[in-house]
Amino acid sequence: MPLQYNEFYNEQTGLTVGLKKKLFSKKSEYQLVEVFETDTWGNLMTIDGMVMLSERDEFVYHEMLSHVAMFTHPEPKRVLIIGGGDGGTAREVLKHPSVEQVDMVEIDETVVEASKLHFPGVGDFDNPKLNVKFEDGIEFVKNTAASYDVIIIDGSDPIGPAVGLFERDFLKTCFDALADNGVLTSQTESPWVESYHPSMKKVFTSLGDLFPITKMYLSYIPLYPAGMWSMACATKKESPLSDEVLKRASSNTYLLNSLDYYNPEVHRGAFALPNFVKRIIED
Ligand code: SPD
Repeated sequence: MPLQYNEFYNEQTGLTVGLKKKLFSKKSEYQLVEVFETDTWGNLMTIDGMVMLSERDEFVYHEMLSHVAMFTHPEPKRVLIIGGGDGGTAREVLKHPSVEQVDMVEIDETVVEASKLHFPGVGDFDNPKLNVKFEDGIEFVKNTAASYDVIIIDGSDPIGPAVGLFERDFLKTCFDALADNGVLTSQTESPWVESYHPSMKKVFTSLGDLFPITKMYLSYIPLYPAGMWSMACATKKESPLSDEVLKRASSNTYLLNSLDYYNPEVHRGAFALPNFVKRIIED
């Protein structure tokens, strides 16, 4: 019998990945964090049996969650990442020369431990601009006096410790912690998985009430349920689709050449939504 990882997102339907061996397994105070060596995708991290990242496709998620926000803001200096313990989002944010400080608030130190051990290409943990805090991101944002240019919510699925990241109260505290022209992005699950629709709807309704501009965008991540993944971009001032933003997204060729998924055309096209996706978040 071959060794396999299965993530079922509807009864017997799901994702299968061939495994070579288990590299890491730790039940933390919050969740079960595991890392496997796969036959196709490099190392794979799961939390409570759900894929978080693989070495081979993580660039899609991390580039799209980061650069859409980072190019939408005119000059992001202070960035807050909620979750993101594998370090991939921070790695992308830190590619922007305007960045002075990145606070990454991860509830579970085990995620960072597993990433440092088994995903050496993902985290940029020694970067002096990166400030890692092990605490509850929801409490952190509620109590912070800081004002951020960009907040990126890189949490897990809305099950377990990440449930609160999809709630209006938390999103309101994020709004309050953003500067006047602040930008927020968040991962918002797969449009193909119906059990996630209520959480998606809740996030987009809340952001739509709080921010002048809120849009959904999509990217394609093979190891996430059904491959199509949604993200939210909410801004206090500038639309992520303004001419200024798209010009800015084209301006740093050095940065763009280091990326494998994001480019200005992908930025613009990612906001084009199929009708069935629009309906999930429409009133
Ligand atoms: N089911 C996949 C949900 C992914 C959420 N975050 C992944 C963390 C990668 N930094």
